[in-house]
Amino acid sequence: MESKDIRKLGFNEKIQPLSTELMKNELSIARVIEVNKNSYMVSNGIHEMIAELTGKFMFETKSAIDLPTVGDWVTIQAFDNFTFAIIHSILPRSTLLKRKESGKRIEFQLIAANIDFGLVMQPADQINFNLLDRYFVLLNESKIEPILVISKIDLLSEKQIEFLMSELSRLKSQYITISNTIDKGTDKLSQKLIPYKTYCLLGKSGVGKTSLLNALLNDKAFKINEIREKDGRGRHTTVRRQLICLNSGSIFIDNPGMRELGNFEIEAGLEITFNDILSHSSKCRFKDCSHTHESGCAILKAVKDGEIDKDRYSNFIKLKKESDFYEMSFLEKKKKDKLFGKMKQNYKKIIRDF
Ligand SMILES: Nc1nc2c(ncn2[C@@H]2O[C@H](COP(=O)(O)OP(=O)(O)OP(=O)(O)O)[C@@H](O)[C@H]2O)c(=O)[nH]1
Ligand SMILES: [Mg+2]
Ligand SMILES: [Zn+2]
Repeated sequence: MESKDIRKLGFNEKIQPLSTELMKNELSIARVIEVNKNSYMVSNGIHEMIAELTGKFMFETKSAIDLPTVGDWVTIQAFDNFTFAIIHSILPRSTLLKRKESGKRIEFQLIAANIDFGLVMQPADQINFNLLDRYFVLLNESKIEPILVISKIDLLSEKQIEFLMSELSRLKSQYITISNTIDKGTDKLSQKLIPYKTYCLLGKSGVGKTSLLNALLNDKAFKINEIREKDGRGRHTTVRRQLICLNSGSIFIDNPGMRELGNFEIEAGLEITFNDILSHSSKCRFKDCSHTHESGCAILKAVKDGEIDKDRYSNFIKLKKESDFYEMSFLEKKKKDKLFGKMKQNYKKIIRDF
């Protein structure tokens, strides 16, 4: 296998030196480009192969987290002239994006592995700031750099765009506005993309993830649905995750829209996402200040003084509570379940009082 071909998929020596050890065992490295129900698609940059796990691999798998996901680097043994492969192992992941399954059991669903940037998409006419913060926390927690993409900018009037810009300024993060239908902004995004880095498209169903990918590919390679007649908003289409290389060298993972993000561990992610808020906390009177009711809370003061946006503060508290709650053990949770409800009410009252 030519190492330059696998580099096209984002491989570098940091991931794993292409060792003679592998060659001795007739193994080589490939990247998972698609996950299907009972099999995988892997690529080594030249050949795309249907792949399955070894019996040993399956036997040793304890949870979903041990299974290959899109973006994973795996060692494989190729057969039948590179049409079929057996996956032996997963190489250590640099990043892993996962969400908690809905329902009670603490089981994760893997979204993608070894991603460098997360492109969080939101439609210009229906921006959900709470969801945005969630995505940012999730990505920051996973050490993946978030990029905010506002899609369907064509649905807004000049005036509405102006208003949107002022709303977005409170996010304290960079964003890019695009329209897939009037070919606006996609060039600008294109220029920002770095070759051999892996980008993951994220956002609710119908925001235009696949349309954007098609625009970047300059091709209608992937199917999107016709615009829904009533409201012109379209419907969801993508059914499986896929990894695709652009001509420019950047690597993209398309995702089916997620209905929800679930809960997640967000301690570190919170700190990065809400740094502008948390930077005030060093001045809080109490070290364990919850920033909800304490006297001498510097964050509450900053909200009152208009230094911190009220809605942004709301999101922060909401996600912080979720994170604290998530980190409790199951028994603790049961006990605190009631208390949690009360805390939420308390906090609503505080917001009302402002
Ligand atoms: N007005 C407008 N419509 C768009 C734009 N981009 C995409 N659409 C439409 O929105 C619908 C959904 O687009 P998709 O690209 O399939 O959305 P998606 O995010 O991939 O959806 P899932 O695959 O379900 O997650 C389609 O009908 C598109 O034509 C845009 O910039 N402006
Ligand atoms: Mg799609
Ligand atoms: Zn405080």
